[in-house]
Amino acid sequence: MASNGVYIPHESAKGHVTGQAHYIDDLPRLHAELYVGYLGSPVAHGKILSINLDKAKKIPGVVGIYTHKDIQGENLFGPIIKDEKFLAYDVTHFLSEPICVIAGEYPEAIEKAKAAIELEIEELEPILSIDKAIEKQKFIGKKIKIERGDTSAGFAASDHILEGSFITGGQEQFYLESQIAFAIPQEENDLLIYSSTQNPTEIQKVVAEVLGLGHHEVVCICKRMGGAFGGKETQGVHVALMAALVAQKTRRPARCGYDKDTDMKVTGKRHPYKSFYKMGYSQDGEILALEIDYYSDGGCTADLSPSVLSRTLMHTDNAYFLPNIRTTGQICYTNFPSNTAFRGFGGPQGVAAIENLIEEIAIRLGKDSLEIRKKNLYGPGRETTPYGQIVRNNILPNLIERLVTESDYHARLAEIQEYNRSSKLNLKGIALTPVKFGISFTTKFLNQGNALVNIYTDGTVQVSSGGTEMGQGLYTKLRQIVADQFAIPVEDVKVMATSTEKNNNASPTAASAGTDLNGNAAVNACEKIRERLAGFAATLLADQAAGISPEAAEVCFDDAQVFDRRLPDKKISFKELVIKAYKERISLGERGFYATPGIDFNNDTGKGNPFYYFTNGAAVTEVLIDRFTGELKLEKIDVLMDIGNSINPGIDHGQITGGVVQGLGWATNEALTYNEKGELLSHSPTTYKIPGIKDIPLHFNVNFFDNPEHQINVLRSKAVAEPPLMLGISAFCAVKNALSSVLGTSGANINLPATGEEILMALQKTGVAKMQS
Ligand code: MTE
Ligand code: QUE
Ligand code: MOS
Repeated sequence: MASNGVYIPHESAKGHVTGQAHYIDDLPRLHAELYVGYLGSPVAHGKILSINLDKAKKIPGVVGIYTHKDIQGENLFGPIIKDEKFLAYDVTHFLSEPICVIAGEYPEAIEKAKAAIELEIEELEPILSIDKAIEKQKFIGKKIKIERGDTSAGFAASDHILEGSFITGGQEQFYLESQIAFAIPQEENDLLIYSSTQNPTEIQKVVAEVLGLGHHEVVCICKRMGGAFGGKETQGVHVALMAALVAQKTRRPARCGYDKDTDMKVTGKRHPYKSFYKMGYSQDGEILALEIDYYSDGGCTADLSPSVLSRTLMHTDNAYFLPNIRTTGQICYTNFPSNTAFRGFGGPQGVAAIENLIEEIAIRLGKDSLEIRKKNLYGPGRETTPYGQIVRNNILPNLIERLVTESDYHARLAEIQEYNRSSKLNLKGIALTPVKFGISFTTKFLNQGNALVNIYTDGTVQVSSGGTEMGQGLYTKLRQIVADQFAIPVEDVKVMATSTEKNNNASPTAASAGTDLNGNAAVNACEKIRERLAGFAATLLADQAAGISPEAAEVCFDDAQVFDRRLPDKKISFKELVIKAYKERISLGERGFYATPGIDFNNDTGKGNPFYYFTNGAAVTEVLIDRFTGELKLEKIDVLMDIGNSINPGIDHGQITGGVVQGLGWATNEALTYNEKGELLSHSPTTYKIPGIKDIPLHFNVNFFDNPEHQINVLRSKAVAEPPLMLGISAFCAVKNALSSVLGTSGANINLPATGEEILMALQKTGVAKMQS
């Protein structure tokens, strides 16, 4: 029986719950292993005048203190633009930016050394907001643009014009395992690095280049991460560099990891955005022209900000045909840690911008926002995106209809309107929002993957790929895919730790494309082995007496057995075939490769076909608001997703639920607070609230939408990971819907997240909720 399409547990489920699954901090301490810490900038922006290490170096237990002068390679890196220094030496750009790396025999020695280092620094005026960066015109990279049609003509044809600004907040990835790396010196100059990273190749490359080594002298291994959510696409490098520098200097093993509070303070998050919009729409709610200028808070270096921003522009259309549109994007330089990838990768900011505006149209026209959404959807004769890609297999209109019916949307909307007319204490709101998320890296060269498949003489199989496991289930899906290629049980297949030694030049496991790229590469490897085995089986199974010759064999792998369709009774077990093939000196290993076909995008023109396909879905969320405190409660959520043919419905159900909950947190609850020095105040679970079990409604339905027309990709599956996050925006829209019932046409203009505070401030305008004075 095939194992794909079946609800089998995550390959590490037992290890996760029993504690037997290994994470980097679980690796036993090695002989002579060192602790690693660092001294960071005491100010968000400063000029280093002098550093004196003399006293600190004399502290017992301090093995070494290293500055930029000790770096043998180039003190500069960055995934897109090389603008990030490993160790600061002239100017510091964020609070806690590393200046000195400290190696100690025990942690206390590091703490003492930090206090004893004499650092003279002149404080410079920091930029701590998007507004300030715009005022000072401090940007990273060029302004980007995607446009189509004629917005002036669109505005002229519109019955209504709406102008304003909209803010979406940042978000902490909140993985459970903080950034960590363990560097172990090998022979000669070689280094082995265990890293909690979505991107072992990037760790290998950056460590090699900064330490002055060849890429071939560094191996990076990642067995699994305790969560990543985009936060470990590029930002695993800092701890890896610190551990590697110490290992290089001392030739002793060195481990470097952050505690939770430090991790939250010093690593990048989802980009906060401020956008300025002008929209023209008709009396019946059709958007005729839209201009949006986005400003993202990039933090102090580029990191992945250019790719994040371009994904925002490409998702401003979301599910809607916008005939006349001009979007621009600019990355603001600020004195915060560089912001980075977070599930959705700029998509949520674009989708929130348009969904907020759709809700505004509905409020202003006194209509149901679902009607406005349906009026603007992609459809026949309106299927080209602003960047020129045609939306094929457009199932959203049908998917939305099914969700409307199954969630009983119309009846609930009527009930809610009635409730709001009579309730003095609470308000209710409801919204259905869709998502259409483009699958593929918008950077073409990243859309490739390779995998290694080895069969052993007992018929068991090991598979490795460049893809990493962060809890999302990639290893489980690879196991199912490979097991089915040979028609053997999943127990006979193991997915091995990701290592740059086995799989070179891998892309980050990101953009939801982990299974697409690595699963297809694994299939490619298996196909090559199967072809050899089938040829060999044909000769084994041939029966000259019965007139069955090997030439026209139809060899079949089924139920752990192999046979020729012409002689269905003569079967050989897969295990038997493998050992026989080995003895005949037939290779039982193979490397597979995959490159996504048919995609291309021109960053200069803003046109092309960046995506292989789209993953679609929609959610209906109902909220309850306390009119006097602004407190928000999520009442009901119904989710419907098209993820093609699910390889593992259990895992995909978990991905959808988790993605939606993460989106709900971003849209309604998670707020980052800083002081005037640029210090993060919400740096622990007590001050930064991600959704907890009690915040999730009991009524939380997740269903899959059948899409038999989706015939491409591995096992006709679709990427699942990021798209559901954007469905959390339905809660934000539901809040606006609730507020509009008491605030009239212009009062529900809140920013995201719709925290209790944001809601209360809006309600205060009604005079119903007033601060006690
Ligand atoms: N699921 C879990 N449990 N942990 C994670 O860190 N990261 C998300 C998503 N789901 C994440 C997760 C992000 S940001 C991405 S891009 C994808 O998983 C990456 O994996 P995939 O491409 O194999 O789906
Ligand atoms: C979506 C993504 C990523 C992306 C583009 C997307 C992503 C990522 C990069 C990227 C781009 C250029 C580089 C690089 C990475 O682009 O995760 O190393 O040089 O890392 O549309 O998720
Ligand atoms: Mo996910 S943000 O593409 O790592």
